[in-house]
Amino acid sequence: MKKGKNICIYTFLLALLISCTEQEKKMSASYKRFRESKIRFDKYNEFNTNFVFKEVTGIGYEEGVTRRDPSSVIMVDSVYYVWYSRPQVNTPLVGPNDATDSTRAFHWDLCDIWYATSTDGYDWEEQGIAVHRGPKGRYDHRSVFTTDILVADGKYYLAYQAAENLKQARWSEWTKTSGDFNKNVIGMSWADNPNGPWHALEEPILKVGPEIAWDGEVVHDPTFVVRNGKYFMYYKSAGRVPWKPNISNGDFTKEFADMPNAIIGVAVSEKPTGPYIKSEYNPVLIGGHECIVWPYRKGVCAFLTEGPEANSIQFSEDGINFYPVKHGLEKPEAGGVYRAGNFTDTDSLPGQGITWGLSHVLGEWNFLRRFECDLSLEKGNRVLADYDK
Ligand code: AAL
Repeated sequence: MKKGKNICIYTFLLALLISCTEQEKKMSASYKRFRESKIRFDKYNEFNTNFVFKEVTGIGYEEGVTRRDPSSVIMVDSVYYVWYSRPQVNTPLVGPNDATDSTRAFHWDLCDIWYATSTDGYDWEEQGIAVHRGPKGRYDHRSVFTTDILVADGKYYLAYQAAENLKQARWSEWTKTSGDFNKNVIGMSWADNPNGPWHALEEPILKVGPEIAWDGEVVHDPTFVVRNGKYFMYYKSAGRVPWKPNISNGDFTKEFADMPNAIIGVAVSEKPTGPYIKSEYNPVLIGGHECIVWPYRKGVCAFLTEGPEANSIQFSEDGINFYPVKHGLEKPEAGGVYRAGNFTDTDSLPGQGITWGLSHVLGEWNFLRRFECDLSLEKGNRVLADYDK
């Protein structure tokens, strides 16, 4: 009798297993992807937002002046601060082969880092140069540009791209991986006060990797998240990977897999000024360009503007392993977000999320504008509370 009952149970379980497997087989690729992905449907997705753009004064459009690649925005004593690239000369762009000591190859050539302040985030007052290009012979002589701010241990740190020399080449010989300078590094200056004076470190804090490495040509767009007393500096490189793809369909014949124009890695340090050790997991984001990162909950969010996952928000628990949590957003180009509260201090966790920032608009004269979104932790908690009902 008992044996019969067992047989019945086994048969039932077997039937259940078969029917589950059958069901599995009948899932379409799209449905399967949806089930496996971590993206919740909009109403219950705490990362669901729109980016809305607004003009600003003081650092907005101005004929004859280029301002671009804004840093994160911080608040000190009720005043907002932002830093950005601004070329000292406003000559037309002539390309790398024809540029001289006083004519620009690109918008980001012959730049200094300028800063502006505001009490409402809309009307800005340009304050002047924060970080000057360095003396002849130093790593930052040709241009300092594309900066981000880190506040730690009661001090202010600006990290930025720095270049000693232009790489002379014709426009027609330019390739996406070649880099604009010979070769650029990431430099850093520190100050006791956001208004300066700024002191440049004698040596760069990050250099390109070996020739064959994914970051062998350039290191760009530094931006920070502080986790448990460690400084995570995300940076972009030109997008190639040092392994031969094992793909048999014949699509890939090159030594280097074709990658998006920009991919992101991270380097971690115990101190703001370094040494920054590049993660063995690099690259950590396939795509990006001027990647925006911000601490969120106990992890890190990133917004990617390029690559196969362009215009997506990505989330990572550990700052290394990211997955998309929202696709298809309009992009704040080269955005720097307002880092509210404990955002840039020695530990920015749990991250409070973001609600606005500044991004740039390209054209003959580049300029800054404001973007707004709703990615605050407060809103996230509200959405998830609804979801749990
Ligand atoms: C930007 C950034 C870096 C590049 C150039 C200026 O969008 O990726 O800064 O070098 O373009």
